[in-house]
Amino acid sequence: MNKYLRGIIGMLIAIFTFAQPRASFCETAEIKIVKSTFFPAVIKIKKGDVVRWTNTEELLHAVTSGKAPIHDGKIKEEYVLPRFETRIDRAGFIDYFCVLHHATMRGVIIVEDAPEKETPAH
Ligand SMILES: [Cu+2]
Repeated sequence: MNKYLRGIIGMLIAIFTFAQPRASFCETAEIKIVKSTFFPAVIKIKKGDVVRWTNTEELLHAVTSGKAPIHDGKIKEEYVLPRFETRIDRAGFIDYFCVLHHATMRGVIIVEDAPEKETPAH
């Protein structure tokens, strides 16, 4: 009986472990700030994914969207202390930059439309 129960529990654990990646609703794209540079500077994600910036240095950085130094409001200004993450719910290109070092710290997020959404025929 005990052996039987353990078998079932083992199977359930296996199912949950296996099902986990499929169950995840969105993915998280990682951008690291290393030597005052976004790495990778250009990322491609899908609509609904989360983008997470991680600051690996002691210098303060703040992320916002737009063509530096002009904000466009797609991503509101946030300090990366030491992380900042946000869900991207619009397809297209999002330029972003560090508010404090906008002359040099810039990146681009390419957001593809979600696959479950049918694109109309042209
Ligand atoms: Cu910065």
